[in-house]
Amino acid sequence: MSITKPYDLPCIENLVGGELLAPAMGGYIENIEPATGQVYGLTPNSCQKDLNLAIEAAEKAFSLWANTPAETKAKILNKLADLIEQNQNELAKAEAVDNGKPITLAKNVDIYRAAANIRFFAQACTQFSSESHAVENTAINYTLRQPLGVVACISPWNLPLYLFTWKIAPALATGNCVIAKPSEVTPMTAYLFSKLCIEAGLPAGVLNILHGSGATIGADLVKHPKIKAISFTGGSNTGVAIKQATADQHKKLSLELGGKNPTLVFADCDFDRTVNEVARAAFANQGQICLCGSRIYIENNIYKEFTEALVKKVEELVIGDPLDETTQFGALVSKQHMHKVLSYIELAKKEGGEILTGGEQIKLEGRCSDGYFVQPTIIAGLKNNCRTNQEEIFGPVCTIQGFGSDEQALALANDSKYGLATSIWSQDISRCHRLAQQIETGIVWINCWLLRDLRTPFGGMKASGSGREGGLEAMRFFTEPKNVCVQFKD
Ligand code: TXE
Repeated sequence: MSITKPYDLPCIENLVGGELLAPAMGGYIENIEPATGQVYGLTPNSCQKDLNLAIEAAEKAFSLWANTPAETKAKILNKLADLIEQNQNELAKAEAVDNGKPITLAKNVDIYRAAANIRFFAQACTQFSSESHAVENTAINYTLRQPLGVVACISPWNLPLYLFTWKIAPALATGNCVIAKPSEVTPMTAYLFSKLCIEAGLPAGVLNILHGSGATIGADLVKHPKIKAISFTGGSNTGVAIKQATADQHKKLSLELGGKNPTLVFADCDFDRTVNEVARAAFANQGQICLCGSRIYIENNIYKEFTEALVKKVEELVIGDPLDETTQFGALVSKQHMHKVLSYIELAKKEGGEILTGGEQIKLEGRCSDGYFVQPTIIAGLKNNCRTNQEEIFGPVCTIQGFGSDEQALALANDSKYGLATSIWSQDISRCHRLAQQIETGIVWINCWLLRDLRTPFGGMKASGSGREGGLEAMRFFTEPKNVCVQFKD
């Protein structure tokens, strides 16, 4: 719901044409701290007028930026990464307040990786090259890879600055100008980032950041005829809506959508390490990472022992105020999301699930007494085809099931409309490689989870999306390949 600025709260601003601006029509959305449930600021609810100004600024800047030497682009992007690092404490605190995630996670993962994304693509733009194909004694083809023009980057609330920069950095490194829209649920670090872009000397109009709701400015942005490509991370339904809204416009689309990721635990795994990592994979960021392993399959002969150890590990998680450095498990991102997660726990019970640990909302004392906290929850006794096991919950809820053979484990893992990531835990490396070939997900981790190398293709199959981000995949997505064929003179 859009409101006009009614009372004195700090206001976030858009970045348009190198300036921080209030929204043209004065509409705002309340920004809520999930750990306290309190409104602590206002976010612009941008409109078509803001979009037109941003598009105009981006188009004006395009020729200059596209023709800026790679070394100069890299220098500006590296300066931006330096500034993120210099301001890491302020950024981490802002992320923890805005999102509800533990501040140590925000610092060591979100903010650290935001700087790493920018630095990686700063280097990539000086290393990027294109193909050439020679036809013996006859001709040579060479492929130009040219920037697309003005592109859109739309990001979600779960890893706010991390995923925002993951898209913006390759778009800028390849010479495009960008209109970026962070999630309206977690806009704060994108706003602080706007200020750092100005300080880093990014030319006016090269990056424009518009805040506001998905249904209004998000929908207008993707449909705008000047937008040549859209890089989106968010819900699968939104991905479908974007595909449908742009079907007749021939835009390039990169869609990173939901997941319902399997974790396969074999009897020969490194037991203690696997317990720790499987717990982390299920509950990091309160289970709000598209890569979280929420369907855990355990080989029958260690099922009991592993389950007991996993429950014990999860019950040891320190739940508390995200701003406390000792907190390991914070608040869910919003009241609405908390109710969605709680409704899935109720559904799991109706479907015959047994709650092994968790299952309830948590009421903390003091500052966080009205926050959106839910216990990390493990559920057993459900069939694979029930809704709890098939639908993305995107919260601190995982299910466990047993399996008797590699074939059964594989069948259970692949029995999902999603196909983002799998983790396999076994010391039989032949089995791991064999399963990795047969599993229908875009990412497979063997004896690890969320071990990232920014050069690798990142993305999913089936309802988890289309296209890949990361390394060369992203550099190619944000460029148009044009083949030039030259025939030799006889
Ligand atoms: O995502 P949305 P939400 C999943 C998760 C979660 C569900 C909904 O299951 O419960 O999605 O979350 C913008 N045109 N994931 O509601 O709505 C929106 O403003 C253009 C998985 O937050 O998809 C935001 O910037 N843009 C996930 C971004 O899209 C639109 C991460 C994502 O919002 C738009 C987050 C439209 N029509 C949620 N509608 C992952 N894969 O990591 C919304 N937006």
